[in-house]
Amino acid sequence: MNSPTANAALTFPPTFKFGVATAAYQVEGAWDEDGKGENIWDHLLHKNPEFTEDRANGDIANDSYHRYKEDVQLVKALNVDFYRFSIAWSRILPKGDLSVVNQKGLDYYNNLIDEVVANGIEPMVTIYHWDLPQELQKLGGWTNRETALYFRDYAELLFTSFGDRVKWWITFNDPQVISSGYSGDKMAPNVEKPGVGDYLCGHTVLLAHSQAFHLYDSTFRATQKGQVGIVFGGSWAIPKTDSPDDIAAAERYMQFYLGWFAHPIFSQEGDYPHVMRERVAANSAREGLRRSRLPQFSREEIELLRGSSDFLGLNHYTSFHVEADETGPCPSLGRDSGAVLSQDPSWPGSGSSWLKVVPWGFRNVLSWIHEQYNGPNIIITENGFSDRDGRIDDMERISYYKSYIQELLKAIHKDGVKVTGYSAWSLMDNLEWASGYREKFGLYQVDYNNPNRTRTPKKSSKFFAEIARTHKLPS
Ligand code: GBH
Repeated sequence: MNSPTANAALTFPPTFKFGVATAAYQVEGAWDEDGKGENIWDHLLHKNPEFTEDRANGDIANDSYHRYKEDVQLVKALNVDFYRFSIAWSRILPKGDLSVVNQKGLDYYNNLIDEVVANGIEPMVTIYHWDLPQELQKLGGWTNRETALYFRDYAELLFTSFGDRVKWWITFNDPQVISSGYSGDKMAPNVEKPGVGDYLCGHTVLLAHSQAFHLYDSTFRATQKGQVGIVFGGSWAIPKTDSPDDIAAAERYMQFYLGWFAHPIFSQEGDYPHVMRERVAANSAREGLRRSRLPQFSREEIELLRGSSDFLGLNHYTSFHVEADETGPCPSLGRDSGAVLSQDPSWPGSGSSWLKVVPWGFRNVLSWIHEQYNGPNIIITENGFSDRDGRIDDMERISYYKSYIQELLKAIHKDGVKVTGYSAWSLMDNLEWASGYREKFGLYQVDYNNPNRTRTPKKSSKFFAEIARTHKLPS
């Protein structure tokens, strides 16, 4: 048990970085304070309070807008190297465009970044974590290609204002989920146009990403010396049976979800995955359409996207069984993919219906990315476990982290996957989007009955702090 090799297998390289993550709408509150504009979540949840399980919204959330100094101390106590948080676009640009620049919004993030840096922590900033200014939604949001240009303007303002201190930038968090806001899947802006709106959205997001990346590259990189990446959600797909059809369907699922966004940026040949272009085009023709519902990139856009990322951020939580079948609304991405998802009843559950504990899926998805995209630099930007009571004595969360981090170590040591960082989701309980405050992912508990939103460390915070301090998983 205590042989040197066993210890090496449980040890992270000295340069490996640990972090912890949040996102603006999930923690900040102060939704209309100091000149902040309305975003798509403010708008949706004010208009349709029943959209969330507990009629919750982010008006106050964890009140991090006023309590950021306390938050930074919580981060510090975890012994982590970086804090991943997002910037609320409409706090800085209330109308989405440059017509109004809100100085108080800039002040808030300047203060937060200064506080993070003063405590010896590196800021990792997500530029967009799902909270589009409502003013841009009025123009169609991400289905409008002009939104890519507004995004570039916004990103430029962030690089200019904060790039002296921020060296880690993430353009987008989980574009698959952003797109699901246009297929009626319980995400803002809740536009129901499956199989069309989601592909349009994804297309604009990809173009926006490449614009921001190249802007950084040409104008900021030489002086600021930071890195710009993008984050994907990546569940692992397991063929439901060993039939060739199910094996093919599981691979198709990977291409339709992760490959949709990763292939244009990280593959050798660029563009959307071949299987995706082919199937959406064939289905579109069958529906009598003149063009594929999946938009086309120009040759130039394909080249601008290829290689446009310094690292691949991965949010990983769970795995699915996949069988070959065509179900779901016509049209829809699900039907186009010809992959139907389920989960094994024997997999341990969590506080979230979709999150089952399948640690070995983590290793497999990492290997898949390593092989598909020729060994990119990977940062795990999210991994974590939910419960519904937010208990302090959260042994299930500890065992989740332990088993998943063990698989991560195997990916690094046995499979040679280039993972250089790991961030837990989340620093503290927060607004879990349409699930409200009931699904709790925090290393710290938040008391929503207390106006101070009191934060209390859970046992998992101590466990994680030890891993970050020692760079070792306890055996
Ligand atoms: C992350 O994405 C987010 O980045 C973060 O903000 C969030 O708090 C965290 O996860 C925890 O959820 O019900 O089968 O249709 C998670 C992506 C997208 C995963 C929606 C679950 C629903 C699957 N999530 N998905 S299903």
